[in-house]
This record gives sequence, C-alpha cells and structure tokens, in this order.
Amino acid sequence: MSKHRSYGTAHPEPQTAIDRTHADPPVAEVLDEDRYFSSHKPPAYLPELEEQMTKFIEFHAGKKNVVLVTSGGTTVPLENNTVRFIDNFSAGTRGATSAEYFLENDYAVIFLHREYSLLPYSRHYSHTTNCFLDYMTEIDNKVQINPDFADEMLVVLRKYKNATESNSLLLIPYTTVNQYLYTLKSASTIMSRLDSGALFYLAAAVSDFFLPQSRMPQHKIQSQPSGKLVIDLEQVPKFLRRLVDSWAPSAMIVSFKLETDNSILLQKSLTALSRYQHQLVIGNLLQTRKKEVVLVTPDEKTEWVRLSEQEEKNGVEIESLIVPAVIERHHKWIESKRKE
Ligand code: 9Z3
Repeated sequence: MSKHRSYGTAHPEPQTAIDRTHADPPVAEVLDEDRYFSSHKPPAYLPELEEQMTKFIEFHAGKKNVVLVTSGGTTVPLENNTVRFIDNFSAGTRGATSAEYFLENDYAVIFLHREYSLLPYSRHYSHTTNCFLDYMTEIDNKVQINPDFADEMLVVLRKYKNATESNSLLLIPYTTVNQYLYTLKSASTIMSRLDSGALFYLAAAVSDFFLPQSRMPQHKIQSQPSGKLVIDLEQVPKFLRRLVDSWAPSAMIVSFKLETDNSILLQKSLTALSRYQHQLVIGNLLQTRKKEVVLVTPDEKTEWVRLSEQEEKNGVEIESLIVPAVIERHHKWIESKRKE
C-alpha cells in the first residue's frame, strides 16, 4: 500500500475554477458523458495518480487479477472556494470491507476511495466508538497493545502486512464527483490492458446531480434578499456506458444499485443492466444493506445473499459472502472470454 499522502482532494482548485468559454451541456443527450469531460477540467494531480496506477498494473499484469473497488460518497461543491457542498451518507464500509476480501482471495486492489473515508484494515480501528488510544496501554513506561485487543489485532496486522508487502493494495483518493469521474476514467483506461482479468466493483455512492463548473460561483454564496437559496443542479452523466463500451470493454463490470424502496429495487437493477450492458448489478436497500443484497444478471436471474441470524450475531460481514460470489462469476467471465 502506498504511504497515505494527501492530494488535497478536499481542497478546491480555484485556478481551474470558472471557465466561461464552455457552454453548459444540454440535458439528456446521447453524448452527455463525453461532453462532460470536454467541459470540465481534470484535477491537477491526476497525472501523478495515473503514473502510480500504470506502475501497479505493470507489476501485476500476467500474475494477478486486479479489481478496482470504488468506495465512499462523492461531494458536489457549490462554490469554487468550497465552503458548502452536497454530500451523502456513505462511509465506505462496503468498499473497504470488500477490498479486504478481494485481497484475501489473491486479487490486487486499486482502492478508489473518498479521502478520509474507511480504508481496508485501518477501518477496524479508525471509525469505531473506541478511541485508538484505547487499544494501547502502558506497561513499564512503554506503550504496549492492550492485551484485550492483541489477538484480534494480530490477525488484522498480518493481513495488512501481507497486502502491503506484496504491493497488492493501491490507495487512490478523490473527494468531489468531478475528481471521481476523471480518476475512474483514467483507472479504467489503464486497467483495460488486463482485458478480462480486470474487474470493476463500483460500490461508491456517486451523486446523481452536480453543479457544472461553468456555473459555479468563485466565492462563498452570500445570504439572499429573497431569504431562499435555489440551486439548479444537473444530472451526472451515465459514465457506466462509457466504461462498458470504450474505457475497458473486455473487463467484467459490477455496479451497485442503491434504493430505499424495496418495491423498485429489482426493476431498477434490471434497467441498469439493460441500459449499460454490463455483467452484474448488486442491488441493496439503504435500510438492510449490511445483511442482504441481491445479485442480478442480464438473464434476469436473481440470487439473494443474506446473513443468517446466527451469522449476524457472530459478526459475519456480508462482504465475506458477496466477494466470493463475484469472484466466481469473474472466473467464469475470464473463461468465456478465452473461448471467444
Ligand atoms: C452501494 O449501493 C453501496 O452498497 C452503499 C454502501 C453505498 C450502499 P456504505 O458505504 O454503503 O457501506 O455505508 N453503492 C452504489 C450506490 C450508487 O450510487 N449506485 C448508482 C445508482 O444507484 C449506480 S453506480 O444509480
């Protein structure tokens, strides 16, 4: 794992702020996603991340399958010098947990995550109700691991060391939806050289709406005489279509579908599959996402993955069931591509 240096994704890039030479993209056109990239600037640090991802892929090509796991929410800034932004609930539990199970199953992982959200391995200690200092104690004037936690920590530490020493985990950060889209595009183009050995596991909670750069105010929005603030957002382009048909056409692509209304989950998952022509949608409800998900394939087969009551009690993580089911399908995908 690369040492976690911050790219300052949470800070704005005011110099790339407003480019009024670009017109607003019209709504709902076929080429929306291409138009998005021609009317929005990439983050300045992107070439550095591209270099890291290229090296990582070169290192693993021909040896390990590589999965790109996306994780966490995306922000939608309302000002270039960003005081306010729209956000969502996701802490990155699904992504960080799944990344660990992929690593255990011998995949190399590019972890495209919202900066400061949960990370594989450190998640066990960073966002718990325990303060990290509770895991330590003082013995003979020295800091030691509290014996109550030592056994459990040893297991996590070994897995972490295994992942880092084999250079199997690359951490790639984003904060805004623009950073997410650009980095996903670069990552997929770089990963496409792995052909069917590349797997995309898109668990990030990506905003559906955003404020285009061309209309973003430079400075903090002031109080309005009307006493109201009206924000006019646009739909985020359906980038999955480009991922499937041009960025990484031989890869296996798994997207997640999040709903809050049980009665539309299956239909929405099927619609996503037919719209984007990818291989697997994992549907989940906000309310029950930690104990059940549904795997939906283009042949309209559905398979529920559920934790039993006993498993829930024992603290089994649902990702320990989801990831092997995805890997099994990925192996079949590789096999089918080999025969083509
Ligand atoms: C998911 O559905 C993830 O499972 C969750 C995980 C975000 C619910 P947590 O971070 O939550 O563990 O708390 N991710 C995909 C959500 C999404 O935005 N999907 C898009 C959509 O539904 C398609 S890419 O339209």
